[in-house]
This record gives sequence, structure tokens and C-alpha cells, in this order.
Amino acid sequence: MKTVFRWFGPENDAVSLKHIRQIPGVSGVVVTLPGSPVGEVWEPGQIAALKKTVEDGGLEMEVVESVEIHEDIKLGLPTRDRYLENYAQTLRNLAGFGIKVVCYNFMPVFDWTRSELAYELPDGSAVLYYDQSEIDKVTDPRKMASDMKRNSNGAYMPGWDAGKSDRLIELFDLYKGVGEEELFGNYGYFLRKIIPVAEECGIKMAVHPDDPPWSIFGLPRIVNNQKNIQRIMELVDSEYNGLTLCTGSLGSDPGNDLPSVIRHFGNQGRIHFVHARNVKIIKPGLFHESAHLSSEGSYDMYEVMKALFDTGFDGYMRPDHGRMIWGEKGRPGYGLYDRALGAQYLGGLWEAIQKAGKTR
Ligand code: CS2
Ligand code: MN
Repeated sequence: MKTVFRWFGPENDAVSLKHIRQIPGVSGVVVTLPGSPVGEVWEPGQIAALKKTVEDGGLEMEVVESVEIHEDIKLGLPTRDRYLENYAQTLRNLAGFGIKVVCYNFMPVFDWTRSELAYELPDGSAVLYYDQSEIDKVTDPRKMASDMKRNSNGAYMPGWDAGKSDRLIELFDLYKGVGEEELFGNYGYFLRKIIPVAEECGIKMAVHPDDPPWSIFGLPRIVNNQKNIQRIMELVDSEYNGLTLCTGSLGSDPGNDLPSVIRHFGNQGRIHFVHARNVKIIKPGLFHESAHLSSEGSYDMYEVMKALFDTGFDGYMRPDHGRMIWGEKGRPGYGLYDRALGAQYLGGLWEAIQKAGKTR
């Protein structure tokens, strides 16, 4: 297993490569091309420049997160083929620079959604917070999009920027004709075009679960539980059609038992990337994120790591969203300090499980 750290690039991240390199056990960063228009090709020159920056900083660049999928593909519009061709070309270009895993999502319109980006816990730390009853009050999705951006401390937010805001009303109209079954159909079309390319160039595709893993604003969501994800894995039965196991996203539905979901997909060799974070579930539809320790949230992180170990997990793991602590200002969920603490805790669990496994 390799521990990596998400980094948004020299112009878009308050955290420096120098600091990331000083976190024990972290070998590389998970990158993206912030602001790159959704649906267009990531050009070799841009990827090369990013790789040089990362490697000059003493870190590896083997995982890309958020090569976003154009809405026309998710909607199954006739224009999708052009965007699929571009997506395939982006994969070929990334493979040329040693990328091994691409994390993406298949959520209509919105990426992860929260009702509050800086909810204060009793100890003064700030976390991301979700309250379904607040989300239900939002009648205009344009307001949701502008609130998310306004509350993000000016940070680029994948899935919330990238020019979608102007199209929101049109998109909501178009999605009226797309239910879960249609979305599965359009997803199958995407996978049948893209997975053969991924196989050819040696990139493992790893879909990120929907966050939260249920329908919001009446839009369909299908990457949300074991049964649906199994169906997706079978749409194209290839190791290259895999999963990003994001504990926080899947686990915010208490119906998803994380260790058993991990064993299920891990035994099929389909987990290529792990996002490890903890979440405190107050009641269904109401949760806040927390420090990574089992005692701080609703998940048993030892059992999560144990299930990964037992199924021979050999991919990449990153500490996901942390709290904002010690006065740090920055991108919600992506400060340096708490994610660094998380990396140490997760690394400690892994070392202990590994050593216990060897002596048995
Ligand atoms: C990430 C997602 O910050 C997060 O919650 O896990 O934004 C993730 O990068 C995307 O859904 C992947 O496309
Ligand atoms: Mn995640």
C-alpha cells in the first residue's frame, strides 16, 4: 500500500509540496488540473509540467483525482461521443506520464454536497457538516452552487466550478428524463468505451461513491451501495473497472457496512484507491466529519484497515477530509494539519495489522 496526499497544484493549494514531503510515510500526491474545462483533453504539456513540479518536490505522481465526466455523457446526449473520445485521449496522455489510477465520479450535476463547510465542534475545530433538512430547503440549485463556492474560502472546488453554473437550469431540465435505469445505461456506454482504453494504457479506473450516497435535489445517484456498485462492476467485468473506497461517502449511510463492503469488493480485486476519513452520524441524513480516530466518529477504522489488509489491498490510500485546526485557513476539508495527523494514525494501524498478520 502507498500513502498519498491530495494536492491541488502550485496555484491552487495553500499546502506546499515541501510540507507534504515532511509527513512521514507519504510517498506521493494525488493531482488534478484545476480549472481545466470539463470534457476537454488534458494536454501532455500540462501533465508534464505538473509532474516535473511534483518530482522536483521529491514526491511521486501516480494518481489523478477528478478527471470529470461531461454531463452530456451522464445524460446520454448525442454529443457524448466527442467527449468520450477526449476522455480516452486524456487517459492515454496521463498514462504517458506514469499515472496508474484515475479516480472519477458519476454523480449528476453536483459533486460532494454539504450544508455547512465550517461547522464548529466543541473543541473549536471546524468540519464539514450535512443536514438533509437544510438541503431540502434549497429550492434553487443555483443558490446551492453559489453558496458552496462562496463558503470555500476562494478555493477551486472540483465539480462545483468548471462552468457548470451557467447551465444549471438547463441541466436540471435535461435530467427530468433520466432516472436510475437511464443513468445505469449511460454509465454502461461510458465504461464500454473507456475501460478498453484503460486496459490498453494500464490505468485503473476507480469510481468514487456518491457523496452523500442518496439522491439529492431529485437527481438520480447510483454509486451508493454494494448492490448498485456490484452492478456497475459487472457492466464491464474488468479489473480496470474498479472502485475508490471512500469511507466517508459510502459510510454516511449507516446501511453500508464498511468492513463488509470492503471485503466484498477487495476479494474481487476491485479496490484501487482508498479515501480514509471518519464521520459522526447523528441520525440518518445528519452527520458531520470528524478526526480520523475510531473514537471520534461512527466508523471503526481498525476494522476498515483490517478488511483492506485481509483482502490483500495493494493500492493507494489517502487521508481524506480533515478538520481545520490550530488556526489553519484553507480549503474546507483539505488543510495540512489534520490530514497529516490522519496519515500517521492510519499508518500506525496498518503497521500494527501487518505485523500481527506476520506473527500469526
Ligand atoms: C473528494 C471528491 O473532496 C472530496 O470529497 O473525495 O470530491 C472526489 O474527488 C470526486 O468525487 C472524484 O471525482
Ligand atoms: Mn472521498
